[in-house]
Amino acid sequence: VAEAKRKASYAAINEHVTADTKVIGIGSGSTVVFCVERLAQRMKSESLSLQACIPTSFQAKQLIIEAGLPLSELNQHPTIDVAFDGADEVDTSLNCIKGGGACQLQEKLVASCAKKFVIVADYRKDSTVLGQQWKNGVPLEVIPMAYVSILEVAYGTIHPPHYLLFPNGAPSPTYHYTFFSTHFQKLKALGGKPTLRMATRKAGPVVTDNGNFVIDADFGNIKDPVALEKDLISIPGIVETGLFCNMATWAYFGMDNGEVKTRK
Ligand code: DER
Repeated sequence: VAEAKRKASYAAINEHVTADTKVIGIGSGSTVVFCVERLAQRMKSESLSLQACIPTSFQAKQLIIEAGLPLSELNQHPTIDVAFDGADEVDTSLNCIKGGGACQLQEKLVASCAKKFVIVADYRKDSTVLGQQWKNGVPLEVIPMAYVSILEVAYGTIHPPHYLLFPNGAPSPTYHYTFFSTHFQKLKALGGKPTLRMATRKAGPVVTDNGNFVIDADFGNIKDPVALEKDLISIPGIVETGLFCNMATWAYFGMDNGEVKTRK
């Protein structure tokens, strides 16, 4: 799989970094490591006019520094020529699930500032519909204050006040209207058993580079990621979702037969 990631990354860098590329966005994860590797090689062997690499995480910042590439930040270069990043899954319309590494907030910001957003991945990420192969759910970056309310309302475990219930305890129509009407349409999408992402080498939840938590919400196959993304991002407390819709312009998949498959 590492060789597939390397081939996809090298192909993407070779095709999209030209002599006049000045500002490059560097994503996060294990595949983009090979983008940085290829970029460093080309910096040594060619006269590139690369001025700045914009990181999307502490990990990306370390990669840029260790490779001797010019580190900068988005506030100095709000317009990016091309951004390269991995993905957890890519559908046929180039919509992605990202956030497997809990870096989706800065990644989506950098990708949104790039004239071109190029995905590099191995063959396991190449899907027809999101949710087909990636079974860890859609990562949602939430502020710590909100994670219980988001989980509970999604589970519907918040008990309605007694005056909104029928004598037998069933919620009355007014219950749904008054209590859920504002959020219900938004939260029903979260029905898919959302879970708080817990750290493995640290006690407690994963904390993102922005000091937030991650809820992974499983929606099964996602036929309309654009609509789902709109539902999710409108929920108070969710600061970013791992659905990258209508953002990527190219995707490079390293295949297990050694070839590179592209989708645009
Ligand atoms: O966390 C992220 O968004 C990463 O980019 C992820 O989507 C891809 O990570 P990988 O290249 O290690 O598979």
